[in-house]
Parts: sequence; C-alpha cells; structure tokens
Amino acid sequence: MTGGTLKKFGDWKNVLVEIEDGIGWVTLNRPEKRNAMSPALNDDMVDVLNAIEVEESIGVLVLTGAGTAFTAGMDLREYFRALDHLPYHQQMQGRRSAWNWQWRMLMNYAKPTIAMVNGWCFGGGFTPLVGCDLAIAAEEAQFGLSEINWGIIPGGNVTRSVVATMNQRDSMYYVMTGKTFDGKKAAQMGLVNEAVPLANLRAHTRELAKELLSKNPTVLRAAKQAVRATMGMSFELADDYLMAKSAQSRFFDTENGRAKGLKQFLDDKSFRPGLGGYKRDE
Ligand code: ACO
Ligand code: V55
Repeated sequence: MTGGTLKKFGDWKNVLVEIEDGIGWVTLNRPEKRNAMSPALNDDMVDVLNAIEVEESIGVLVLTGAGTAFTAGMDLREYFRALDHLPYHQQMQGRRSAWNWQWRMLMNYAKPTIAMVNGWCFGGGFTPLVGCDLAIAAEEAQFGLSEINWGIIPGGNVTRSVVATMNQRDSMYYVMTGKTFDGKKAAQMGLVNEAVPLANLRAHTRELAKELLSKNPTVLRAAKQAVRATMGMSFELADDYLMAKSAQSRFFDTENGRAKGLKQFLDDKSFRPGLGGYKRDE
C-alpha cells in the first residue's frame, strides 16, 4: 500500500467519502443494487459535491463504485417506474438531482475530477463518466448503452456525453446495438484516458491524482474550464475568451505561478517547463 490514512468525511447513506492525502475518494455505495442511481443517491451526490467543493483538505475528486459495479445506470425501479405515474412537475423534481450532479455540477466543478471505472458502467453512468475531467478504467470493466435493450433511447444527456467523447461510427454502433465493451476498448475509443488491470486501478489512479495535486489549483481550474468552454466556440470567440480567462486566472492566482515559472527557468535555470512543473514552494 502506497496510500496514506483514509479518513471518513461526512455521513451519507448512498455514498461513501474518504479523504487520503488531498484525494477525496467518492464511492457510489449501493453494491447490492450495483450502485444504480436512485433519487436518494442522486440527492446525496449533490450534497457530496457541494461539500467537497469547499473542503480545503480535498484537492482532487475520484468517483468510483463499491463492489462489482461503477454504476449500473439509473435505478429502473426508483428513478423510472416509481416516478412514472406522478404528475409531470413531481417527476421532474424526482429526477432533477440526477441531472444536477451528473453533468451540471461536474462539468463546472472547481476541482479536478477523475472517474475510476472499477466494473459495470451502463446507460446513465456515461453522464457522470464524461462529466469527470479524466477517466481511468479497469481493463475488466464492462460498459454498455443498454437503453435500446429495454426500450428507450439514451436520454438524460447520455447521448450527448457519448458523442462528446466517441466518434460517430462508434457512437452509432453502441447506441444502436446496446452491446457491451470492455475497458481496453473504452480506452481505444477515447471514452476513457487509459485502462489498467483492476489489480492496479486504485494505485494507478492515485498516482494521477497526486500529479494533479502537484499543479497550481487556480490555473488548473481555469484550464479545465477553458477546455469545456472552447469546444463550442469559433476561433474568433475562443481567442478573446482565452485572453480574458488567462487574465482572470492570473488575477486569482495568489501563488503567482507564472512569475515563479519564468524566474526559475530564465534566471535560476532550476527547471525546464517542457519536462515538469516549477517549484511551487519557492
Ligand atoms: N436499476 C435497478 N436495480 C438494479 C439495476 C438498475 N439499473 N441494476 C441492478 N439492479 C439490481 C437488480 O435488480 C438486483 O436487485 P435484487 O437483488 O433486489 O433483485 C441487484 O441489483 C443485483 O443485480 P443482478 O442483475 O443480480 O446483478 P449481476 O451482477 O448478475 O448483473 C448487471 C449486473 C449486468 C449490471 C445487471 O444488474 C444489469 O443488467 N443491470 C441493469 C443495467 C442497465 O441496463 N441499466 C440501465 C441503463 S439505462 C439508464 O441508465 C437510463
Ligand atoms: C437516461 C438517463 C436519465 C434520464 C433519462 O438513458 C434517461 C438514460 C440521467 O437521467 O432522465
């Protein structure tokens, strides 16, 4: 074990949160239901994301699942069947926390996020998967857009998340067939950054999290926001947005990273930016 001590954070029924050396391990925790996302779990996740955003001892969030699943997708009993008979506004109310955490909150999250796909990942699971900045999967993990198999289209921004990460042929193939694919295939298609054997998954993810923790958090936040925001912009608009974002990032950067980096490279000759980060404590 290369990790530090795990300290429990908060007290949620459907989600386990542990803090380890700056890493917030967030575990969807209904293993007996394969971490299917019920309204209660979604409410918990909204709460967890709100709490972690202001928790200073957490610099990186890792989202994973307990047991054999990352998540089996939306809870077909509690999220679909139980709400279906309610009046429209009550259905919306019961489903809103899903949309809120799975993409609204994750896509604009102030801290870096990594999805660690440990097992089954179906349907609605693709939305928080793509909502996370980075994703590492177990080679053994199984993914599937199973909606077609039970008679619905991938809604809830699942289809939008798929086309944001997979190409047109792969998107069509997996949306239309509902066939499963493994972590290796997910990495080949670019749905996740890499796949590693399940036995190494946590250690590998921890190393990536530590790398992110070593970076300037203010600049990291601006950089990830800029990736999301510029995707839908023209070059003209993006250029102006990025100039403004860059100025905003320097304004909020109390660490003054840019000046440190320039000094350590140009004057002190103590590091090479092409090969790694500046010394943040100088
Ligand atoms: N919604 C509600 N309950 C679920 C879900 C789900 N998405 N997935 C699993 N469960 C429940 C099962 O009903 C079962 O409950 P029970 O023990 O009370 O009977 C329990 O979790 C275990 O499920 P099994 O099927 O026995 O587990 P197994 O390990 O054999 O299979 C698998 C796992 C492949 C994930 C299977 O459970 C499955 O196909 N689940 C549904 C996957 C899916 O299509 N999800 C919906 C995607 S579409 C969307 O999210 C909008
Ligand atoms: C899905 C997911 C939803 C939804 C409707 O296909 C369909 C999955 C995450 O919410 O509201």
